[in-house]
Amino acid sequence: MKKALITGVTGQDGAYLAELLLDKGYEVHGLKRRSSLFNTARVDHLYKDPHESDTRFLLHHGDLTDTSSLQRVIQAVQPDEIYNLAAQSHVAVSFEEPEYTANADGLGALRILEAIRMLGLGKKTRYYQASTSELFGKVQEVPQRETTPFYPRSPYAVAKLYAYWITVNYREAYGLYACNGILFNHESPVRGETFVTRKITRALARIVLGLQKRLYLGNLSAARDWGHAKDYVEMQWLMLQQEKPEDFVIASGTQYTVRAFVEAAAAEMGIRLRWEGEGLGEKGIVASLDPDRLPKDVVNPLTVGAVIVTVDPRYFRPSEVESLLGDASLARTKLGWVPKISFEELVREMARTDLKAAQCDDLIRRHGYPSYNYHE
Ligand code: NDP
Ligand code: GDR
Repeated sequence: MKKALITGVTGQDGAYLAELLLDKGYEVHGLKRRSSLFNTARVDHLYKDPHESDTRFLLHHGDLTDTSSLQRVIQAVQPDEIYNLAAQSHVAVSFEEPEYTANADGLGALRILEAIRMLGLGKKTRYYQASTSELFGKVQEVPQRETTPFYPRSPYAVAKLYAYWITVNYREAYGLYACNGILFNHESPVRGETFVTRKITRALARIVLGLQKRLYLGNLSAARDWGHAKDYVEMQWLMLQQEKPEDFVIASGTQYTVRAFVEAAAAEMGIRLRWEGEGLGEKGIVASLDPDRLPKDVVNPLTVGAVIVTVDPRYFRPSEVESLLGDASLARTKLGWVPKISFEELVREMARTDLKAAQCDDLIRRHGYPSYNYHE
């Protein structure tokens, strides 16, 4: 039985990848960090109490900033494959915590590669590095492919640039099977709530149900190449199954603006939008609801003509990545990889899941339980 170690197993990709590898018969070990609240919601469905049954899914405490914990876990597990997905992955937050981001996202990769080497696992353990389209940053070529020059635009991207090159260097210097997946944005219903797509679907669902009044966004013109996380983790696995390690761009090859994402998600929820301006100083975005498109049990308190989306400069970034569009031809030809889930299907799945979650919150509220609060 093959053993895999996933860092960042409690994140969006970690959860989808753990599910995929368990389906393929792997024993899956996940690194999770200590937190004062439960942080395993995305993988709880995979967890079995080891007291009650045999399990192929095991979690270990560790942190990318703590060398000894990484060495301990890697030595104990002796994995065939390591997927380094853990990161402070929020670009905007990286401007506020640049040093921590460099430590976790940049040096974290080095710590794992060094552990593989020092523990004598160089011939056994294959390494996947979660690289990113943010490396292209200020775009030098459209679409972006493996040979497009990098120009990172945030502390996050600069840290990931180090991780990218140290992965290449350990491959060349020590002959490790180590490779980079340069992944463009990928989303899902379990995407973190502060990334723009999930922020939009969650907020619009709550607005439809009257749980929230307005959605505040930053740069509506930013354009991204959005895919579904479920498709992209399959690629992460495929990259470690080749004869030789190689770096690949993974993208859908389609591009939409943030504003287009708002429109698509709104349409999915039966909201008609009328845009009243562009960018800063705009009046806002006025919405009305199409009653025929709403689920039957939704009681909609939204007033026709209410402003529901506003641009708030606090969400602008000190230096922005305006436009990304990937060319995944190499992955298509060499690995036979093609994404199966379209942009429309992605938006539909996210919108429907968040609408269900909002309906659940609404039901609780209507029965007199506003929220559970220790201080009440
Ligand atoms: P998430 O933010 O959803 O997950 C990140 C994971 O890393 C979480 O499990 C988090 O733990 C963990 N983590 C954060 N800091 C540390 C640390 N210091 N030590 C150990 N674990 C840590 O990210 P995604 O799943 O979306 O992305 C996975 C990887 O792919 C990341 O490296 C990201 O930068 C990269 N990437 C993502 C893309 C995307 O569009 N999703 C595109 C390209 C690259 P906790 O749950 O406790 O917060
Ligand atoms: P990104 O994703 O920075 O591309 O990084 P995010 O969803 O945060 O932003 C995408 C674009 O939307 C604009 N934007 C907003 N973003 C957020 N988060 N919140 C807002 O209110 C908002 N309004 C507009 C942003 O300015 C940006 O242009 C993601 C992460 O998953 C990284 O870890 C990963 O490496 C890259 O994708 C590829």
